Amino acid sequence: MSREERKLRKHLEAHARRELRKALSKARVKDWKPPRERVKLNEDDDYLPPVKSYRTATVRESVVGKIDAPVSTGFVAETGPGFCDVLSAGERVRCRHTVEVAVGDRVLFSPARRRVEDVLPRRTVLSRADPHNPRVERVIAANVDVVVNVVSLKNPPLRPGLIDRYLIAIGKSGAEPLLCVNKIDLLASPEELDLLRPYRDVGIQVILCSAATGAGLESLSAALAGKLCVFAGHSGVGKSSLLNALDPHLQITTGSVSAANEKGRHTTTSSALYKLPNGATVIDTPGIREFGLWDVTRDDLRRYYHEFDAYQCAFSDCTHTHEPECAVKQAVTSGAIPEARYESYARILASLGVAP
Ligand SMILES: Nc1nc2c(ncn2[C@@H]2O[C@H](COP(=O)(O)OP(=O)(O)O)[C@@H](O)[C@H]2O)c(=O)[nH]1
Ligand SMILES: [Mg+2]
Ligand SMILES: [Zn+2]
Repeated sequence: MSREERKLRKHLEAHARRELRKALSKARVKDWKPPRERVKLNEDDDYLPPVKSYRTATVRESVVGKIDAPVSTGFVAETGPGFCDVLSAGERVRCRHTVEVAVGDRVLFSPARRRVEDVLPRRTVLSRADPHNPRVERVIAANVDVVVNVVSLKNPPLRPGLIDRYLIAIGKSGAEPLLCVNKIDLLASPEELDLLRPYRDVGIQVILCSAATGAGLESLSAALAGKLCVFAGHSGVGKSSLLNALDPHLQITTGSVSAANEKGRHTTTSSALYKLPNGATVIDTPGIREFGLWDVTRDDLRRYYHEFDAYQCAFSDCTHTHEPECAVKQAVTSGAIPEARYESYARILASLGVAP
């Protein structure tokens, strides 16, 4: 390459870099949304806040402007298509909502209009991407302490990739993860539990149980006691059955898993909250089949794979895919990192698109 050619090439590269930087900063500005200003209330940890007149709260100006009827604070106990039930001062009020609400939300609502006006700041948020429109956030539950990912080993079979997606979403939510393995009565051999070892190894509490036989329910109950929890997971794994087993008075409708596809039908169609005798409050959610991650970037992703933390790669921003001297890939080869976890990482990374 002649000197001239080298000069021209350098010039073109610099130009391309400038253009890329410009495009990136434009994209960032376009995607950036100002944080929503929220209502500030004196937070108490009571899940059922007392009725407060809006005057006692510092309410967002724009909200006050819109509300001409008195508002109270309440707690969302159930959501379904087009409605939500708000608990306030011992009453349950069915409301419409123009803002998106989730079970566990503390809200400002107008009892007279039966309408939710605003959502109070959330302590934790478990979200996923809308299955029909991945650009839309769907909040599964708000303010929960523990997210229980209920799975079954058989009927429907265990899907480790789905567990990994849940764990990432839980990691993002700010709540504690708990892996509840139901239907252990269907287990043919203890080796089937080997698939769960990677989760124990990274310190996630794994509880084995059976809603059918009652095995493990004491441990599950102890892990939930006194907390606000959500049961989330694939359809048909037995979320509703477990709640019924923890409190036989509940009698939540459960469904049978169709033998033809083992996919599980959606028996629970709305999210609802139940108080258990041990003081736990549990949100039962409709089952899902696919779980799209919400707002997880390629850079974020490796943070949710704690088994990678112990390894130092040659590049500090190593994606553990194509880079040379990748300590994580070496650890996978040597068996120190479970292959299944690495594969799910690589699959999810690929699904998140190309790095800018
Ligand atoms: N063998 C067995 N079946 C269970 C168990 N728990 C639930 N089931 C069955 O699994 C099916 C789906 O249960 P359901 O609670 O509706 O699942 P959900 O969609 O996760 O709420 C029902 O037919 C239950 O009877 C269990 O521990 N063992
Ligand atoms: Mg159910
Ligand atoms: Zn690496």
